[in-house]
This record gives sequence, structure tokens and C-alpha cells, in this order.
Amino acid sequence: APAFPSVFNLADYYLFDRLAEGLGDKVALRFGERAYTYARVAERTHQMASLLMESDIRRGERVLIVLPDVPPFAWVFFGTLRAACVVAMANPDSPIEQIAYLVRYTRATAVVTVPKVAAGLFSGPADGADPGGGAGGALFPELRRVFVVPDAATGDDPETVAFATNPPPVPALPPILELAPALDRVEVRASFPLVARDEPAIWLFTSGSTGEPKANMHTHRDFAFNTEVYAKRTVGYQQGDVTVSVSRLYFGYATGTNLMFPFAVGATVGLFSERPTPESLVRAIGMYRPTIVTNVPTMLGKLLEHDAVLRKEGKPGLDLSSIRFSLSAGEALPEPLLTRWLERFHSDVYDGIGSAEMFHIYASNRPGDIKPGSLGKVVEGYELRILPEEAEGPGATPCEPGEIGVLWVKGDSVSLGYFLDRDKSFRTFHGHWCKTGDLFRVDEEGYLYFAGRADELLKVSGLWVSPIEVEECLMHHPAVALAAVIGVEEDGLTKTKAFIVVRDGVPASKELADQLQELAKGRLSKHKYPRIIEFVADVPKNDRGKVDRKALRAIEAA
Ligand code: 3SK
Repeated sequence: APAFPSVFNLADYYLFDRLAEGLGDKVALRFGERAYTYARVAERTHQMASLLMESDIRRGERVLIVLPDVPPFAWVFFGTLRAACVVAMANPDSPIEQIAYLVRYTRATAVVTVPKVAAGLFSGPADGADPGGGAGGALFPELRRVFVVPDAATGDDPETVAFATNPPPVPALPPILELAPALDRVEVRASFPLVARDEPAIWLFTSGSTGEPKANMHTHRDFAFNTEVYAKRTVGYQQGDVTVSVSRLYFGYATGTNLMFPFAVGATVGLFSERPTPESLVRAIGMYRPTIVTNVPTMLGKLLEHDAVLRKEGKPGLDLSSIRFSLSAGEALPEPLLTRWLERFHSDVYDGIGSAEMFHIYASNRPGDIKPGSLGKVVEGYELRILPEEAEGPGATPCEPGEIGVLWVKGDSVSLGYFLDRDKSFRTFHGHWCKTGDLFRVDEEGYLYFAGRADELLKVSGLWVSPIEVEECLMHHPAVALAAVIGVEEDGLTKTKAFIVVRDGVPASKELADQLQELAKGRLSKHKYPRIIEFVADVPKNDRGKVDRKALRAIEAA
């Protein structure tokens, strides 16, 4: 396993070491027509760290970044680490109550965000429900500073002032400062605190199937470890790469693939802040010509559809020729979708499994070794075990190849635990090991196959059914764009129900429903075929783009 010195700050590892390597003049970030060199990002980072320290934001305190994908994200992120503070990140498009919860839960002393979030935190949402900060921030007792960055999504320039034409509706207790002018005028410190490699650096939120999100507390070493073994050695990030991401930077998947990993090798990051759609992604690909795209299965499917429509209209299909490889994670990448992609674009997709508990990906497909339908093999430096559901520790006798069990993973990037949830930490972390709660099987060659969340398994006719297995099977039908499977109660019995989104131009019909049931009966054990099929225009997804079965169950129950 890679080793790191005892005094070790990720701000050096990802950013300042690039300057030491002579890459100061290289473009680190692109955002539309703008380009920022490594030297400029470093300058802004030192200003940010100085601003936090000048604002009395202290070692170990949380700085909550609630920003879209704009360049200031990078210097707020690295500046927080440089000041020995701890990064936490949230989606700026989340409901204001959710962001207010995260401010309170993290005990954040600083928040960096866009005007609509800053205003919402202190004035409450339009419907009058107080998110907790309405009384001038009285319910955020730890919060000492809010920095605002103009919202690029509303056409503003994130490097100017946010409230020039739109002041906050009520004066808030903690001062709200415009970030860019504050950075321009701050006196940059001559030195910054030294940080131990095992000091907390970044908190990554995990959203389980119940309850509020919980923060995984990670140290500086965790991120560098995964960057070495996964980003550099497994998929092979290189200095010449240009990266673009569908997933947004606040999500650990993209914080790794579209900020930390490219910076670790001196590559260039292309950012776009619009909502990721096939159109906005294709625009970003045309503009930046990325070599690595961080993608998710839903968007891979939409790009294939988009390409097919263009070609049907007699136009040239999508030009993805700059891409060396795409990454896929976050949800299972169905084998038929990957096969269609490989046949159409002849461009690799490395599907992998990672989590906020382990920082990032610990099993993956890789160059020269893609097995469609599988999540590849363990990443060097990690150890995996598939254990029976009832196993209480990593020492239990593993399942046989082919048998479904719960995945346990061991590696140096494992979280210190969940903040304020000792019981959940006891259940999940066992020394060096993490019990993922995900069901997997492994084949004789060591390739992993996802079989769903342990808590999402359905018992139908007394037998276990994995929704994901049924969804993957249904996706083999050429008319199916997306399938989502849940259990529904009928006369006290659980039945498998499939929600189907058909591909463009395909009519939903009784015949198609019959074909899908026959397909499932033919490919799966009999008890697994979906008893009910409903055609829908779309299915709910969470803010990470995964099918939200919990929301689907709630809609069904309503
Ligand atoms: O898929 C996930 O949940 C994830 C979370 C953090 C980092 C990486 C990944 C893939």
C-alpha cells in the first residue's frame, strides 16, 4: 500500500505539488471561455485559506460548500484544506430545509454558497416554513460566516459579486460576504498550519434508505490512498487528460474523478454548471474535448438515444472521439446498455463500485479488462469478502463463488465513522473493514456482480428476489430504456412490480408487457418474473441520478 509522510496535507498532494513540478502555467480549470492555470488556482487557494483564518474559522471546523460546478468550488475546497479546516459539501439545488439540516448537523462555522441558498437559510422558504435559520440565523449557533458566489446558473459571473442587484431579504446575524472581492482584498498569510496525515480532511455524506444523511469522517491520507491505487494505477489518469463530469462536484464520486484525480496528475478539468442533460453534456464535450468523462448509467442511455435520434434525422451522430474512457458508478450499469455503448462508440466505460464510506471506488473494470454486467475486480490495495447476511464480523466463512452475500471491504481509505452516530458506526465499521450492506456475488475469475441493497431484497412466495436482477433482465428487451422494480402488497402478499420507461417512439402495449414477463420467466428463476408491469414516462431519481425506489414505493402507496 502507498505510504504518506506523517505531516501531509491534501492541498499539497493535489495542488501545490503541481507548482513544485513546474506545472504552474498549465491550465488546471476551464469554465466556458475562461481558463485558470495551476498558479492561479493556487493563488486563489492561499487567499481562501487566509480569508478563513482571518474570519476566525479554526482548525478542524467544518466549511460547508454548497456550490454548483464553478471554478470557486476548487479554491474553496483546497483553501479549506490549506487552512486545516474540514470540507463538507452539499447540493445547492437541495430543498432549503435539507441544507439547513446539514448546516446544523455539521456544526459548520462557515458556509460558501449561492445567493438563493444564503437568502433561503436566513429568510425561510416561500411557503413560510422556517428551515431553522429564519430568526436571523439564531438556530445556526456555530455559524460565523457565509460567503456568497454569484450563481452561474442564473447567468451571473461566479467571480464577481452576488448581491449587487439582489440583496438578501433580511439582514442575517452571521455576516454574509461576497467571496470574490473578499479574496481580492485579503492579506495572504506567509504560512499555514501543518496538518497530520490522519487529521480529518473531508466529510462525505451517505444517504441510507432511512433517516437523515450521515457524514463519513475521512482523513487526509484516505483520499491520497485511493487516488494512488484507483485513479493512477487502475484506470490510469494522466497529465495530458482533460476531464468532464455528469455528476456534480459536491458528490464524492465527482469530487474524486473531476477535481482531485485530475489535479493529482496535473491534468485539466472542464466544468459546466448547467443541469446535466444530453444537450449540456454534448456542448461541454464539444467545447473541452475531454479524454475522460465521469458518467452514470442513465446518462449513457440518454446519450445513446440522443445519438440515435440525430442519425434518424439524417444528421451526423455524436462525436465522442476525444474520449479515452468514461467512468460509470453510482448505480448498476446494465450489460445490454454497456454492450450497445461499446458497439456504437468503440470507447471504453469502466464501471466500478465505491461509496462515501470508502471515499471512492474499490472495485472496477479497467483498461483491457472489461466484463459487461460486472463491476470488475478489486482495486489493488483493497480486500473484498462476500459474507452471509447474518455475518457479524469480517472473519465469517465467505460465500461460495456464485452465491449472493453482503460485500465487506477493507482498505486504508475507510471512514473514521459516522459523525454523531456511534450505533450505525458500530454496525458498519469493524476495524479496517466496512460492511457495505450491498449484495454481491463473485464469479470464479473474481469479477463482482451487484445484486441490490440487502435492505431492498423482496420476499416473494417465500423466496428472495433482488429488484436489480429483475431490472437488469428487463433491460435486455430492445424496447426498454429503463426499468425499476419494487415490491407491492396485494391481498397481504408481496408481488414484484416493474415500472418501465420505453425507448423513444416505442408504443407501450399489452403485447410488450407480455413479452417482458416472458423474457423474465425465460432468463430468471420462475418466482422472479414481475407480476405487474406499468409503463411510465419516467421514474423518480435521487440527486445522484440513482433510481429512487423509496420514492417509487411512496408514490405507489399514496
Ligand atoms: O456511488 C457512490 O455512492 C460513490 C460515493 C462516493 C464516491 C464514489 C462513489 C462511486
